[in-house]
Amino acid sequence: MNFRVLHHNNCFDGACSAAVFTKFHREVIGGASAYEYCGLAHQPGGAMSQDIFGPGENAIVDFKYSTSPKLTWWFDHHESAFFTPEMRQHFEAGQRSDEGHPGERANRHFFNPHYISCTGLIADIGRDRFGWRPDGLEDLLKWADIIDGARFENAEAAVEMKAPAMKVAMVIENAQTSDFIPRVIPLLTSMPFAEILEQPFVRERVAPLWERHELSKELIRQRANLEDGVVSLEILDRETESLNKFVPYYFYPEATYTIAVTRTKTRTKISVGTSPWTQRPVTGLVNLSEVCERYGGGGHARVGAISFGAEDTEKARAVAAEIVADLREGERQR
Ligand SMILES: [Mn+2]
Repeated sequence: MNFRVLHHNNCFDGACSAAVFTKFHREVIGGASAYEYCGLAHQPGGAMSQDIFGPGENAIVDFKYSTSPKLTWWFDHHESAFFTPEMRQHFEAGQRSDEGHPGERANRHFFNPHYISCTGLIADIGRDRFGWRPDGLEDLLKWADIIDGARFENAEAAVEMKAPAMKVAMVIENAQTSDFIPRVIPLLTSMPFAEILEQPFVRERVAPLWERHELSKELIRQRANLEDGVVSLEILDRETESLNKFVPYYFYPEATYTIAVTRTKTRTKISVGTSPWTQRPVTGLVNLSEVCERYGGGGHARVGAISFGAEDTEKARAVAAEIVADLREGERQR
């Protein structure tokens, strides 16, 4: 029977997790006739449907927990792994030992939010709990941590993408057909990143994405302006799906914050972020989640966003101008 591996879709760590889990399962557990891959995307609010599971064994990697009895293996490292407190209790009950015997689920379901990447978590559990030797995966594990943890040495590494792993991540993040990532996953544990990029079905996707990246970089260069440690940037005359959040620091490495106003067909969005390379101690940084919450948005301490209707561009501009003024004022008073 096929073994289904469900992974975080369009995510480098999700694909690497599926690859490393497969290698571990094949070498240590065995018994599957073949492995099939299926990407999972975040749905607003609701829990996952039961339809995602196959008739045989199922693993979820780098994605949320499910209480379904069809789930055999689970690995995740996201703080937000549980939709509800009841789901966390279900997981914890499975971890408790049963009359002195470790529960079945305790050896199949693993959660550790201290891991930078889920790929690293799977490799460590495989080694420490099952005696597996994840040989030859050093480069894969290194890049899963760098990319999922945004631990780039500097903005050049993040923006120029000279390392082959960065271009592999780019094609995975931008894959739009469901057959592409399942073809890449088996390659991740069987050949170096540079060789993956040479595969014709991968190579043909790099050039157009690279061109788009260059155009977006140039647009940010034209629009961004730095004043008092804050880069502000507005792209409202065209639709922008996503901006590379590292590019502003590529042009302005000394900036502490970036605030961008962009729009898509369905909404106008303010994105606020802190430079990952700031030398400033955490205590000297503004909590951007709090800033965004004041205007009906949210996020984390270092990055946040506020959404408006597609027509509310003027309102978004006014709010962005207020936030920019506050952040600049704060920077001047330092
Ligand atoms: Mn991850």
